[in-house]
Amino acid sequence: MKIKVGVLGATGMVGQRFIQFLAEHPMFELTTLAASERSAGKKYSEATNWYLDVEMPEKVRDLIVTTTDPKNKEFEDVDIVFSALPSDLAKKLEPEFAKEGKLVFSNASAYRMEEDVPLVIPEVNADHLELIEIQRKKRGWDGAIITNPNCSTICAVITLKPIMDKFGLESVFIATLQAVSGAGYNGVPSMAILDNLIPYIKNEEEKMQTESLKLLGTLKDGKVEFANFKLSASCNRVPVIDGHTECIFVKTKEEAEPEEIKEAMDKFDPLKDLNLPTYAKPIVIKEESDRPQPRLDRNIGNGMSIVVGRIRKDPIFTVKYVALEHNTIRGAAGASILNAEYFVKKYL
Ligand code: 2RA
Repeated sequence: MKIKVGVLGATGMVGQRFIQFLAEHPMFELTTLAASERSAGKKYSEATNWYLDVEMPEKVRDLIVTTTDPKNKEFEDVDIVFSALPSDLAKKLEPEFAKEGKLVFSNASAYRMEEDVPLVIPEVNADHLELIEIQRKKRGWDGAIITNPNCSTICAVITLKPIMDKFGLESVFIATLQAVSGAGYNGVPSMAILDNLIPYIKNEEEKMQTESLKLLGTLKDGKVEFANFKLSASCNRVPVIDGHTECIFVKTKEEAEPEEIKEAMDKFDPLKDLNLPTYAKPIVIKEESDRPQPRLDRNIGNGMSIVVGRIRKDPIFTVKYVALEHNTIRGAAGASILNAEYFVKKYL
């Protein structure tokens, strides 16, 4: 039997991506869509300004949107909620759902860095899910909050994991070129930065610098020991609709040639035998010298693969390369859904 699921923040851009992936899902039945008071009581098709490049699934068009109150009857049979809430609302509402026994798979940043909250990319640190037991005991919840990282963090960390495992990491520098869809609705329709670039994204560099070290850290005695290497990020908004590109410079502990790094990345496929519906090969390498590119490559693996190219020697670091991620799929809704699929397969 399928597990009944709901989406919080269903009308926003990440909420729409959740719906795209959950409307026809082999493990989950999407029954409940929740959003603000303004949308509540309306049919989903009337409540939302559908921005995606795919059609709104037939199944959700006539679903009546409810409010984000876990006591609403629409949440009665729901076991899992996916949260696409903005951080301030997530801070307040996600615990209310966890208290009501729901598993909250959250894309919001509100709880990512809390000691007892798993911040997970299943290919990288699935064992951190064990923190849930500590969380439940400490907070007295029947449910739990499980988070996925910020979009730009996911892109980098997936590529760093196989390098770290084989050669160790000493220092990493990342310059990002981030799509406007990462900024939410306001960025996309106006494309206000066309013919321009904004060399600043609020809190983005801090998120990359802290989340990456938690994700690549080790779970010991119920605590995550953060990874011990230096990471510096410089984040920029560019006039691309979907697809974050990152120029990544890595100094490894042991010597490594670009060919060896490429081989380690290409072989990295840790969950391939689990048959998770949203899983795709985590890293796809493109050999052409002008790839990856957002329009050509962001949908590889249904938007779930990180596409890497231009792996080459660097005169200061060991290697440098370019990585691309579909930011609202692999970097947001897809990441959260993959966490839930993994959790259900392993623990339920
Ligand atoms: C951005 N980090 O691209 C955001 C989205 N989570 O601005």
